[in-house]
Amino acid sequence: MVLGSIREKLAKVRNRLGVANLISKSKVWDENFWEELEDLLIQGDVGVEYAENLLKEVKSRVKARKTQKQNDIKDVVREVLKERLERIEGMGEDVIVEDEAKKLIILIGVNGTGKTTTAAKLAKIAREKGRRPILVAADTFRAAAIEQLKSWGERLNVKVIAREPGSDPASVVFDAIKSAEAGGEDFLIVDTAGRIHTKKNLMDELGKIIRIAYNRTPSWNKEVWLVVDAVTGQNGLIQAKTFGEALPLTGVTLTKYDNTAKGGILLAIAEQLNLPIKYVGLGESAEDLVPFSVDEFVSGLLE
Ligand SMILES: Nc1nc2c(ncn2[C@@H]2O[C@H](COP(=O)(O)OP(=O)(O)OP(=O)(O)O)[C@@H](O)[C@H]2O)c(=O)[nH]1
Ligand SMILES: [Mg+2]
Repeated sequence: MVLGSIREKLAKVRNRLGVANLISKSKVWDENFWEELEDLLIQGDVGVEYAENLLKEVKSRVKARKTQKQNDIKDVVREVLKERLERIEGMGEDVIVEDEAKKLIILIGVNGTGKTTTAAKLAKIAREKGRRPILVAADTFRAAAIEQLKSWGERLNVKVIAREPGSDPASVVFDAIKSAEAGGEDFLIVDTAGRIHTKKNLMDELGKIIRIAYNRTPSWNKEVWLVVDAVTGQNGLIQAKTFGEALPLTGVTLTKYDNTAKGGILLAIAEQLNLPIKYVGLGESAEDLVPFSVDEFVSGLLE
């Protein structure tokens, strides 16, 4: 995907928090202003804790620099937001690069967050970048789930490895690894069944899939990404915490960002989990997935 179109898509998330507007219409930086800013952030779903921490830092820098101009205030907010995102290891790094080791990405999350769609979108991006993807139907829970992935595979002309409904999901992953080894594919994207984070047996099943896949691919580059629906707001944060405590997550993909008027949840999740946001979903089509960029995101919030 060319950079121009990434910018265009990320432009959709601009101005969500209204921070830029508030700063532009304000002239004095008194307690009222800071309170209003905090309210905006909380309404925008960044969470109370994040809002408080962020503002504490912004206020102290504004005071130390004796900054008065609107643009200077904006710059301080930008600086602090960027620093907080950038101190998370791996944030904004391209994960689908050519001629890297073989790669395995396991997508997990609660029901309906967009795992299957994201798997398909990732396969498309991977292929455009010269990788040879396989989609792995490890959601064996429902026949419809397998069909959904197969139909994406047909549309995108990407190989899908599946077994019959009710099969052990770990064995489907095993099949896919064997198939990649034999066929030369180098980019496995594993779609798993949605599950409630509070059900221990379902979380254990994911643990098993991850363990088996990891043991079988010592030289591969491996990732476990939590797929979070941005619309679920603070509830998404609770899910993220529980998944993060139970499983070795390496990143987060935030979907349905096109459907939320808010968007601050991205900041809260990244910070709470100390995990990079890998991609952002901005629609239902195969091309509606963009790599997360700190610069684009922060500028978007403040333009
Ligand atoms: N607007 C929008 N819709 C999305 C996005 N990602 C996924 N969807 C839609 O969300 C719905 C659920 O997506 P799926 O990919 O089936 O979700 P899932 O996590 O695989 O669901 P389960 O397998 O049932 O847990 C579908 O209608 C998708 O088209 C997105 O970024 N934006
Ligand atoms: Mg699914």
